[in-house]
Amino acid sequence: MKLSTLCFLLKDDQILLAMKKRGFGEGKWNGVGGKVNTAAGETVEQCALREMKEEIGVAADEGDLEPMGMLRFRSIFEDALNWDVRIFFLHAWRGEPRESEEVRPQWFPAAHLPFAEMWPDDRHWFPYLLAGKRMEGEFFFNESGDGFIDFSLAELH
Ligand code: 6OG
Repeated sequence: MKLSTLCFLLKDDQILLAMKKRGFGEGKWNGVGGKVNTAAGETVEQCALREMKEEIGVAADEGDLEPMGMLRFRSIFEDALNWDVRIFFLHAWRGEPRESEEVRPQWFPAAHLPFAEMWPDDRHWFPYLLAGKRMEGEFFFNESGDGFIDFSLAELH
């Protein structure tokens, strides 16, 4: 199991997504983020800010991160699909998001996200985020890794 972060920049009624250009999730739009360096004692908040800087060249402060919940992805078939993902909104930052070797960032109207080019779980949990609700969810991958056997999702109070 890998602990990771996903962070979504918000501007008016737009959300920043990043097209993954290589590696895990290549060809999909997702938030900005990645693995927490737990061996080095990194916190999830530090990871979220480091990934933001590395992937889209934007600097921010921990106080500008809003924790929005946690998603667990589980697969008994493929080890690489096991993740605990902490989700954040980012409301303020310094610099303009720019493309890197890893991702190409783009603003999308919150009402028109490109779900066909996102992970299949995203269409289930994004409505919570868009309503400003913190949530917790668990998704169990099927054998082919392109969908889910089961999932649960609930608002965090
Ligand atoms: P890097 O390998 O780029 O981190 N992740 C998922 N994100 C979504 N939206 N849906 C999924 O459905 C995901 N499975 C993993 C974990 C990849 C990031 O992608 C997340 C990491 O935060 C199954 O460093």
